[in-house]
This record gives sequence, C-alpha cells and structure tokens, in this order.
Amino acid sequence: MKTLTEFIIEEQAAFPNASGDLTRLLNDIGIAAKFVNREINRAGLTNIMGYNDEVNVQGEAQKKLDVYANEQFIGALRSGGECCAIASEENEKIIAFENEKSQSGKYVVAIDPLDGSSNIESNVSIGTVFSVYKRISKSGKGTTTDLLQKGTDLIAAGYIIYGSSTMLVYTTGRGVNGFTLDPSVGLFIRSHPNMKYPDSGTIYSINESNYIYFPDAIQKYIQYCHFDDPTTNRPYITRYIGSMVADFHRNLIKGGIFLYPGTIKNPSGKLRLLYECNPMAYIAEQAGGKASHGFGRVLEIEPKDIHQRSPFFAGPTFMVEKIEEFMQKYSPDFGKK
Ligand code: AHM
Ligand code: MG
Repeated sequence: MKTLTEFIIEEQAAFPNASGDLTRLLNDIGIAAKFVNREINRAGLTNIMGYNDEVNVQGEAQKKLDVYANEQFIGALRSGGECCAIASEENEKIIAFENEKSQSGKYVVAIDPLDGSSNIESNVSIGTVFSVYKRISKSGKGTTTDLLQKGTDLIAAGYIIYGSSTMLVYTTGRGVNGFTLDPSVGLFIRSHPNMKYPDSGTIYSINESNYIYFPDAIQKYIQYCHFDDPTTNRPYITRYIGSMVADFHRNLIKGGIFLYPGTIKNPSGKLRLLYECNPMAYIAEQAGGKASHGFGRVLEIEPKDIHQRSPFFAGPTFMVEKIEEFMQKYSPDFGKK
C-alpha cells in the first residue's frame, strides 16, 4: 500500500537535483482536494449549494462550491510557497502572490478548481483540473507570461474526480498514477498504478445536441460511430456526462474518446486550453493515447490568453487519429482564418 505523499516523494527522489518543491506543491493540491471533497459531500446538508450572485469571466453563473474550491486551492498554494502565481477559471487575471516566500516560488499553476459545476445539484461527478509549469521570470511576482506556456513545457498535471469515490490522477511525465481517497483515514492510496488506455475502445463522448453546428467532419465522424461494422466494434457506445473529468476518466479506464469540437458558432469550442485541455492532454499522452485540436497536438498550441479555448479530442491513439483523418478530409479549413 502506498499513499499519495509517499509516492510523490519516491518519484521525485529519482531526480537527483530535485529540491522537494514540486513534491510539496503536489501535496498541497492533495490536501486542498480533501477539503473540497468534504464540502462537496455535505453540500446538500450545509446549504452551500446553489448560485452565488457573481458571474465569472466567461459570463457563467458561479456556484458557491466553485468559489469555495477556488479559495481552497489558492490558499493551499499561497501558504505552500512553491508557486508564485495562479491562473484560475474563476479569476479574470492571474493571481500573483504578494508574500515573500511565494515570490521565490519556482512554479506557476493553472487550475479549474471545480469543473462540471453545473452538475453539482444533480449529484453527478465533478472534478478539479490542474497544470504545473516552471516560471519563466527569475524572481518577484509571477507574471501572465509565466503562465502562457505550451503544454509541452508542463512539469506536472492532474485531475481530481469527486465521484462515487474520490480519486486524484496525476503525471509528472513518468506515466499516470491514480490514488483513491480512503475517507475513513483521509489518505489518498495508490489504487491505479501506471494507467494506460486499453488497446481497444468503443465509447465516444460528445454533446450531440450541437450536431447541426458541427463541421462536416464531426457530423461524418458521428455517423461513422453509428455505423454497423463488427470488424471495428461499431456501432460505438455513446456516454456523455457533461462533466469533462468524469467523461475523460471513464474513457481512460474503459477505452473511449472524449470530444469537444469547435462549432460554427464557436469555432474554438468551449474548453479552456490552459487548465482544461492541456492537463488532460498531458495525461492522455502519458497514458499511451493522444490529444488533438483536430489538426495536431493540443500540447503544441502556443497560448496567447490565459482563458483561451480550443477544440479538444482525447483518447486512445487510433480513435484520435480517426478524428484527425476526418478533419483533414472533410473540414480541412475549419477554424482556420
Ligand atoms: P465548466 O468549466 O463551466 O464546468 O464547463 C466545462 C464543462 C466540462 O466539464 C464539460 O465537458 C463541458 O463543460 C460540457 O459542456 P456542454 O454542456 O456544452 O456539453
Ligand atoms: Mg471548467
């Protein structure tokens, strides 16, 4: 049996020059996740559920739990001191820490503190998604430029799924490991070592209500999924929770592709590059799969804005390559100005 803390320490010890800062940072995220998990589990009891009066930068109504989760992760990272700045889905600008210890922190974090929050009141799984980068600036307050790094520069990424059990799944580029929270002792225990996509996959997860707005390639891909062809295990199975972490996690375990394409109305789709697409893309690749924006690797997108969006397709390699093949064949100019 191995706890998250033990595993992180062991993993980092393999790096001869490791200072222990990343270990502490990941540990801080794990601790904040336990507080968020506690609040989610008693949300109905403590009347914390429901809408806050505020609206976040994307113009969406914020829920109280979003605010709570945001505060927990920011607080944990601020007091930890290893991180100098954060980009959060809930804040328009980056949060650059003022305290001296944090200003000497080597890392920056991009985070979606509570993804899928529209599902809270129906008791559907929700999640947290995070990315860790080394800062670019040398010292002082972290800057927006520190956060505008490509996914290929990621140092670590992970997600927490608050589901029928709570799990933390993360990678530092040495494979993907999953830890399940044992609520009786408050410890994340390694339950899913070296997670990999299965060789086969028969699930596709997409919000099909956008069908008429999808580019030709995606419409044709959906028809391809519906088609009867036993040699390729089709028709595929539709599963869509509407909570990316939960949809992605199920597909990682069972074998399936998660799709959030661009539409005619929103060519860049809905999901945010820095704290939704990139961390999941890093995990998908580390789990032996692929993550694409339709025409190439998500991790290679050069970010220009901390809240920018990207089409997102992640899953087993053969499934993502099929999407790229369809995009190239049927919608080669989609989303390109
Ligand atoms: P959120 O960050 O506001 O919760 O939005 C992101 C969520 C993802 O979890 C999910 O994949 C997607 O939105 C669902 O969107 P849609 O309702 O358009 O299918
Ligand atoms: Mg989100």
